[in-house]
Amino acid sequence: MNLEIGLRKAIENHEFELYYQPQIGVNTGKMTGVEALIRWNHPEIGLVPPNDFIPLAEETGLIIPMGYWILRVASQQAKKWIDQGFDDLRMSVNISSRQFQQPDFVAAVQTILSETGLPAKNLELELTESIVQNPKSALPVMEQLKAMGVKLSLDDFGTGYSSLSYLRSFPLDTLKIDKSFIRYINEEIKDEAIVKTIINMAHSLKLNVIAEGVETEEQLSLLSDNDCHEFQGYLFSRPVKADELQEILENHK
Ligand code: G
Ligand code: G
Ligand code: MN
Ligand code: NA
Repeated sequence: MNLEIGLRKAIENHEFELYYQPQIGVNTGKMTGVEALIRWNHPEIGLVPPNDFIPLAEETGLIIPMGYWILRVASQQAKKWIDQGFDDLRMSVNISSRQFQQPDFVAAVQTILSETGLPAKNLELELTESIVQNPKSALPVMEQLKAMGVKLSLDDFGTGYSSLSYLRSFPLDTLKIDKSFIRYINEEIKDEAIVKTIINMAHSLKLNVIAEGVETEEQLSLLSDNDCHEFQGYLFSRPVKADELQEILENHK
């Protein structure tokens, strides 16, 4: 079974689906946003996890059409929810570095926003440290996106190689603490120290801070003690299909 051939046809064959995972205010319990996470329903293999096909999509360049498909579908979905009255809902979309580096990236985001009617302030792009590793090229793109009103978050924070000085110069809104630090936060004193430090730094830099991979009440309570703003994880909900997220939103009004 050749995954690459399958990947080439997956968009037109409607094999991709976006799932959505809620992001919740640590102290308010309110849903602040959702992260879109792609799933591939392969006709023969079944569900293929993104870690098995995103790297291949990046190598082959298929990530470009796929990435725009993701942005468009997530934006359409967010607009629907906003029209139902969830005005402040933030839609977070993962952007691969190859997509971010496309010369027409900013223009394409602008087009998708105008075509879907999604207000720019409701869209947050999740960038990884690999994207921001090259500040000379990344900074102007980030500034153009910010000028449009789009929000930017730094994903998997702490796992990459970015210098802390980038945090000062980049126009970021949010830091996402990588789930590898959250996992043993209640057992490993070093992990707890790292998480506290990231949260404090986010506060000093006036950045929103989200902890990912929160699975237990104990983890959440430690995050609450340290004034982490938001969390995301199985404790509240796994990534779910749009109709399930719709129910969560309605029960959450
Ligand atoms: O979604 P998990 O649910 O298994 O995702 C695994 C990895 O795949 C994560 O690193 C995540 O950032 C990445 N990923 C998931 N969905 C998307 C997407 O829509 N676009 C990109 N570029 N990466 C994604
Ligand atoms: O984009 P990013 O690399 O942050 O992708 C988030 C990944 O984390 C996705 O694979 C998503 O399915 C996964 N995830 C979300 N919540 C949890 C959780 O509570 N525990 C674990 N182990 N993984 C989670
Ligand atoms: Mn992410
Ligand atoms: Na992450």
